[in-house]
Amino acid sequence: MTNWKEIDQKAKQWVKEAGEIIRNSFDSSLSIQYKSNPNDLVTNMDKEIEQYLIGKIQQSYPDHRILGEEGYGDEVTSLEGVVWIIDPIDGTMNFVHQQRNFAISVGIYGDGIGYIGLIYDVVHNELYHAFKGEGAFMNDLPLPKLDKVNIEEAVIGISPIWVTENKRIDHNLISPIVQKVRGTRSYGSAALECAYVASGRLDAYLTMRLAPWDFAAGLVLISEVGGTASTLDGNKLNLVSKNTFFVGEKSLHNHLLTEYLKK
Ligand code: 2AM
Ligand code: CA
Ligand code: CA
Ligand code: CA
Repeated sequence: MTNWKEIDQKAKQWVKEAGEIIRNSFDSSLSIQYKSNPNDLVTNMDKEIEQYLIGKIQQSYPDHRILGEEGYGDEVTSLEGVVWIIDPIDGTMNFVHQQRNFAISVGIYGDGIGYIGLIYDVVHNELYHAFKGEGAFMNDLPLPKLDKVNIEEAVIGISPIWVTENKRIDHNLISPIVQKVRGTRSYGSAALECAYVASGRLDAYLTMRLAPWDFAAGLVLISEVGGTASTLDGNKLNLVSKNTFFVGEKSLHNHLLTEYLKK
């Protein structure tokens, strides 16, 4: 039988150690490369942290599979068994330009069910953590279930790009939402934006394209505080492919979906 409590303890420790490696790296110079385009960055630290975590996992749990953004894990096309879904640095552009607003994200799934979510804001030393059925926490502070929020009082995470003409969505669907809510924020780290929804710093977050490693940990957190997550058209998220992504407090999520996005 899978010992989820043991996995949880180890995962927490390894994520904190990885955070320490990142903090200690701030004085040394970064090597920055482009991936698909000049705005799509990857650094030596993204690679080093992914390799560090994978090394630890493989040593303790050789039969677990690992899906990681930088490709040092396994080719994962289904979620049988235990699968670790890892983003070593979520918010690489922020890491490079700001040395803040980035996180390590680790989601751990068993036969497709999310058991553990860890999102570590390294610079602020804030570890968001959820364990299936036991709630979500920021460091040792339990996160309360999300309270109902009206659109007029909502602060949502969204990138300005989706409110201008773009190739993924009709911006005329999005701009009425931006006009109606109390405020919008764009942090540039999907994992942190999920953690902020789980902790009530944001009421919803939506975006047009995320990979599983961006949201795998976030989903466990959101589920433990009673929030809702789906694609932008209200369907179930797929954890082995790219998705549109929409997460929020339950009633706000439902309101935005029925009154704005599915019109
Ligand atoms: P990253 O920093 O790990 O690449 C930025 O708005 C958010 O989108 C970050 O979470 C970023 O993750 C993610 N992101 C950047 N490029 C992406 C892509 N091509 N596909 C999916 N997510 C991406
Ligand atoms: Ca990336
Ligand atoms: Ca990411
Ligand atoms: Ca990343």
